[in-house]
Amino acid sequence: MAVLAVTGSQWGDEGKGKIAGYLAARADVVARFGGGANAGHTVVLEGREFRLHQVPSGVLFPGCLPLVGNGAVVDPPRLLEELDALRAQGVDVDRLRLSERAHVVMPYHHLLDRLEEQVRGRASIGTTGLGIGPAYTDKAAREGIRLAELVDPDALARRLAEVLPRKNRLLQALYDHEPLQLDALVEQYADYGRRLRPYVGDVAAVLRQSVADDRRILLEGAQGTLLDLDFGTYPFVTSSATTAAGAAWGLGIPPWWVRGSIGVMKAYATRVGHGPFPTEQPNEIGQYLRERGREYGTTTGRPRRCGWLDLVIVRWAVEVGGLTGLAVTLLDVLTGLDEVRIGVAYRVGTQRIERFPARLDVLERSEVEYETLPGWREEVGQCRRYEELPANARRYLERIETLTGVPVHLVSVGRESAQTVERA
Ligand code: 2SA
Ligand code: MG
Repeated sequence: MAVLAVTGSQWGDEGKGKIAGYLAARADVVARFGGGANAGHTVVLEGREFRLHQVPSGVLFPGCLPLVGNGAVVDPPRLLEELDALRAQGVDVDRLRLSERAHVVMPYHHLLDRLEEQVRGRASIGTTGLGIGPAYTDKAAREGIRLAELVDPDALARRLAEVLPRKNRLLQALYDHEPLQLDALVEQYADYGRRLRPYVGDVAAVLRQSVADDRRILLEGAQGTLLDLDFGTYPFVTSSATTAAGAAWGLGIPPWWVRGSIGVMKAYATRVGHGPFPTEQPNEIGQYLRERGREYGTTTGRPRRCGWLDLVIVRWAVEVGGLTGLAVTLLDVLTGLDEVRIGVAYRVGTQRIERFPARLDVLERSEVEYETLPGWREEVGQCRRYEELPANARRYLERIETLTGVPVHLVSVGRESAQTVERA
């Protein structure tokens, strides 16, 4: 494995938790490099379900070191709650290490995110409302607070005294919102800082040492390529870099240490939040996928928009993310359909588009060119070897390989970690 990234190839919710959890069982280190409480990763181990947001899936395996890098944003009260919930499930969380350079999501980030979404109305992004965008905005604007400051009450008080008056002016001027009180905020966050202090350290140094010691390292991505700040369906994206490139940046390791990237993709497509979705099926097909696939957000419970597999976007993820292998998830959800369709290209007028366009209006005007394949009726949840899958399901997977040029290494046939088909 050496250093391997697991990244999303669509609009998030591809089952990265399932795949990262499966691979984490044989990793020494699992590191998160971007996003924060907006992520929702579910791992099911022997019937026990673990819902992770900010904590890497490696925490579930005692021999594995879970790390959160500088590229992530940390929401202290939500993280403390997540740690409590994991402890209550019997998970030892003490090994967790958080980068001192990771930025902190503050209450004014939550407020600004929600107020801005309200003001935008129909033109809103459909964010998770967890302050992710405003936290990354502050990082780039050099107005952020980092964990290194959170854990030092004096530094936190100094920094908040500089930053909060500006945030309060913004809240008042743009949204007519009452100011937040400095003293109360300092006190509350200094307390979170005290509780998080044991976990905070130089994560990049730990990771570099792990590489020097020849440890097996998994880089656990969040969200997906189409939600990437640069390569996604901008502006309907999240505010971090979601590909393997983001892993190097968000962890403080050279990019050439990353040996490959497994792109996790659903056997169909979903999206939460607003923005174009060419293969969306707002009909009984979409309904079938939503119910069979339990397509509701793990963080917010929002129903996800569902549609046919779009290989234009997966090919895009292959190109910009340098994917070396694919993990196809939720194959079991497609069981029972007479035929299955794959979007292979877009058409605008007489023009055929094979590469994902930068302009959203082009995407919105696109008609999808589909390939139709025969479906299968057999349940696949018990399959463990590739040959056990129905012939038409294999045909579907092999078509994905041909059209993307990337081998399918793993196939997920159910929620349970063991429900995974590994190809040699
Ligand atoms: P944000 O909150 O600023 O990151 O939102 C910006 C866009 O990114 C999308 N986004 C997501 N899409 C799918 N899944 C996500 N994580 C949770 C999950 C979401 C949930 O795993 O289920 O529970 O609803 C996630 N996080 C961000 C978001 O929809 C916006 O389009
Ligand atoms: Mg998710």
